[in-house]
Amino acid sequence: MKILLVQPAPYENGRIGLETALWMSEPAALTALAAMVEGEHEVRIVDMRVEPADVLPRVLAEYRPHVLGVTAMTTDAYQAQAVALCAKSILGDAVFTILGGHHPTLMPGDHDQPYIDAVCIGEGEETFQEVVAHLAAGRARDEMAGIAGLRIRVGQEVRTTPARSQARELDSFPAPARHLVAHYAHEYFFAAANGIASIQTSRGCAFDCNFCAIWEFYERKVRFLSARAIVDRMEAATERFIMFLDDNFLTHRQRLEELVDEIERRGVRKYWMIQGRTDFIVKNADLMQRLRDAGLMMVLSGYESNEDDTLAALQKDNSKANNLEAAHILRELGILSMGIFMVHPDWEERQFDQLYETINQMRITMPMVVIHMPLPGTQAWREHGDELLTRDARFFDLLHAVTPTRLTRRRFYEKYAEWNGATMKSTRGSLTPAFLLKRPALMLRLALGYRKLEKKSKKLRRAIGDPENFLRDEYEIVGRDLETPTPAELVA
Ligand code: B12
Ligand code: SF4
Repeated sequence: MKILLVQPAPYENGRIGLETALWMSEPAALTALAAMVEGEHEVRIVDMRVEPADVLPRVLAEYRPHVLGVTAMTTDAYQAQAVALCAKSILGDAVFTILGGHHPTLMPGDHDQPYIDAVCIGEGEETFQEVVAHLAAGRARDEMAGIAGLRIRVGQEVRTTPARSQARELDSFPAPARHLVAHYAHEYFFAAANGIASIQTSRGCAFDCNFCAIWEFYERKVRFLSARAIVDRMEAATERFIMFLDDNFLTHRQRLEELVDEIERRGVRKYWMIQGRTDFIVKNADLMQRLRDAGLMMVLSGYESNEDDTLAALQKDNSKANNLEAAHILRELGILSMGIFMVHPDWEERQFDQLYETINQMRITMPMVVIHMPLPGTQAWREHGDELLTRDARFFDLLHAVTPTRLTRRRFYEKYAEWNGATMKSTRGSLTPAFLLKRPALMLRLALGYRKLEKKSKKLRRAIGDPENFLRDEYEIVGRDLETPTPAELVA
């Protein structure tokens, strides 16, 4: 069987978003799925974020896949559907279309379309393998009820099969088929680190922040890849930079000690980046030093807020003091920091200014400010879903206010759009000569990618620094100013 796996582009071709300026990683979901079926079937991966739009119909017409798999997070949902529609338009029922990923899992009903044959709910490896085996055996499409983890279309009806358990040890999955995206390798980057490999070393998170669906997506379980398997994958990657995709890499002290031991024992010399919590950094400063010596170059943390009350309301189970201290520890160790903070739709002007001031005090290398929103599948979504001004998936990019703002929408976006300029002091305060000299070889390597980053960042800054862009999105996407009630809302 011929299988085509597609990573859709962000919702508008050429739109400036995170992935075009700050971080674009390889489609790790697709390489993980490909590894499960590659031995017996022919698999190709197309990454539409880096391909011209006409590649998709061309590949579909030439390759004529029997199975089309598309991955999607919420912001990609419509583009993922468009990919499936394109395949059905060209190949008709000769192709079986299946969607998977965070949005299809959390909102499976959003994809009940005649051109989508199935939705994979949750972890995809085994489900996808079984679907492909079923089709390869020539069995009927409407007899997939025995395959767990699916939402399938049977005639006019949609059925959900029993849930797929997420119990399988991560080491028992084959290593992702990264060679299928090797021709795109130079396209994947994080900031000035060009040519990054992405490796997932754990799934799940033990915390339960109410704005995040990770702990629910992974059924409140956390599973880890062994140190040996992680280092096997680090060694196999030809890239010098590695991004570990785990939502919370810093969870388990013993696992990290084992990892450092393994990296040292095998003499692997790579620079790697992680996402991790500030409380762990503060409690384990000694271990952070060992991680740095083993190649850790950047930690991305959800700092979220400059106030303890807000952290508590978000169920973050962390404190402002930890955030301040962690930023300090990382700076002292010569580890770059990226911090995500949220502004809230109900904020007054002074709260924006206070946040920007705190970020500058923290001296984080790359601060990033997003807008708090109830993302699909989160506790916040369940509790505040009725406050949503729109359910248009394209707005769930953390860059738009999907709930009412206290300030006028114009003033809200004006204050929000200030963040990048207002927090420059933080970056400058972090990248001091003393800091840069702590790791001269790394900084020299990053300097090589700096020119490209500057170019990309300029474009991003132009887009996110102009409040008109946010307001225009609201008009263009939903056809009206979100603040003005529709006639139906007025009647209600
Ligand atoms: C890397 C990453 C990115 C990359 C791009 C990801 C990519 N596809 O290449 C970048 C940096 C660009 C990015 C951007 C954003 N991201 Co992001 N990102 C991630 C991260 C950290 C890893 C993704 C990954 O590769 N995972 C590894 C693979 C193996 O796991 P997986 O994708 O879940 O795939 C498995 C299953 O879902 C399933 N599956 C997936 N696809 C398919 C397809 C088929 C056919 C089948 C059968 C199964 C299947 O099988 C796979 C194997 O088990 C995730 C967190 C996470 N845990 O995944 C967040 C995450 C996906 N991002 C998230 C968000 C919110 C964003 C942003 C909106 C916001 C932001 N400021 O970061 C932007 C939006 C960008 C845009 N397009 O507008 C949320 C999405 C929530 C949601 N409701 O969709 C996540 C879950 C983080 C979180 N804490 O909630 N992101
Ligand atoms: S925000 Fe981070 S710490 Fe909180 S649940 Fe999500 S992944 Fe875990």
